[in-house]
Amino acid sequence: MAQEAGITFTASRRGFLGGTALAAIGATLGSATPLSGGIPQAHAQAGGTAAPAQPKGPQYLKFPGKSDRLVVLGEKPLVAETPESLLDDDTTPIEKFYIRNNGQIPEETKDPDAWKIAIDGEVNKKIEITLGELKSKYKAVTRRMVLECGGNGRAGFSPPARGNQWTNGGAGCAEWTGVALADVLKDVGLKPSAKYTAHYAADLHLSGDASKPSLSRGVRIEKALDPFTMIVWAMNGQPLPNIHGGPVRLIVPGWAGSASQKWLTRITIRDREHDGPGMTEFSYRTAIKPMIPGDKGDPKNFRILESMPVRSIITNPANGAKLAAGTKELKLRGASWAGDLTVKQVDISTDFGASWQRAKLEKPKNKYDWQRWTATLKLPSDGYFEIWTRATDSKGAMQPHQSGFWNPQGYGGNAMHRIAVLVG
Ligand SMILES: Nc1nc2c(c(=O)[nH]1)N[C@H]1C(S)=C(S)[C@@H](COP(=O)(O)O)O[C@H]1N2
Ligand SMILES: [Mo]
Repeated sequence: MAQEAGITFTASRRGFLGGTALAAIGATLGSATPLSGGIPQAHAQAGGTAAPAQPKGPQYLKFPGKSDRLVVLGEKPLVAETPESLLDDDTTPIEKFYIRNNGQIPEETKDPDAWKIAIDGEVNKKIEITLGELKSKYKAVTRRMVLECGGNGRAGFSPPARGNQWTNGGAGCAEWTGVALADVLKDVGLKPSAKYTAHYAADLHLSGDASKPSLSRGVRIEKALDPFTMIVWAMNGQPLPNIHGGPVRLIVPGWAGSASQKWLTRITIRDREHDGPGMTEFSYRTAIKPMIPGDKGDPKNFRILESMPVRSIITNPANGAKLAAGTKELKLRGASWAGDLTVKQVDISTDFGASWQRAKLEKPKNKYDWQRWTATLKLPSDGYFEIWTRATDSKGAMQPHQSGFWNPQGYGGNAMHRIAVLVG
């Protein structure tokens, strides 16, 4: 646990808000809350229908090597997110790092260095290289970079969008060790026709059908040649765990996490945009011409989501924290990041956005690292407070109060994060 903020927490980490109320407060603005005039469901459904089932509390993950405080969003495939308060470390420990699978989790390989990766397509020299050769042939680098699911923030959409209901916890920032994909691509030689990558992996489709990849995404060749796009085999100095794509995966920082293929077996260079599972229709795409929320949408009006939007989170205290009566000062910690960009500013509000105070923002260790921030708040009295955070990226885009630009699968949701604390 990171260092306490110099205040006394008198309650358990779940704080004063019990299961249902805590779930209802939502992690981003825009979700229904007890305070925003949301109509309680029982009232909304009056008129003879049976009372709706109480929303059940979060289901916690049980997985070897993983914190039991990760929240399961789906079991088949296995998807689990990290509550914001667990992202309080400068480098996200493996045990706290979110999990996102689309298919079946492959069995762990017994001989990592014998793992083979093929590079083919629009290249001068097709190769098949083992992980062992990759390690010895190229210069290894270590970089701390955010990996973020393309659907992070989806739970903030109204009406709800299809897919895993991530709050802000489909993200983490780890030290990745590997080689620049660009170094390997330079070696095999790209043909002038090289436009796009296509990534393939060893995980079986959920149905078990071996002829269908569970996910196969790709990126424009410019992003593949970004020196920070890497083929990695270690995470926080450990051999890459199987659940995170070990023995070897891609990290395409700043872009939707789905491009960062786990259990990497092949990269095919294509002369056009890739069309594998996860590339077409509404997958990892946002609307070009804004659409009516809840509508079906026309695939022709969609374009691929590349860089992720700006986001900030409060990592300490946790939502629902109880502070001792008379607490006059609260030290906050958080993180912020902005896809391909950097974060220029983080602001905090304790009065529902009426006024804002600037947080102290740290510099990233390297490009694509997150930026940690701190702030000291004055609390005018005891009582219930909400703390809101909003970040602004280096191009001036700021997190909105509410996620807009609705799209069927809910990408680009980056509403401000908020927590509630009770003083006394
Ligand atoms: N082979 C393979 N790679 C994959 C996926 C997958 O299902 N299969 N999921 C992708 C998605 S959607 C995300 S967000 C990240 C999640 O990586 P993690 O589970 O290590 O956090 O992996 C990506 N790479
Ligand atoms: Mo994802």
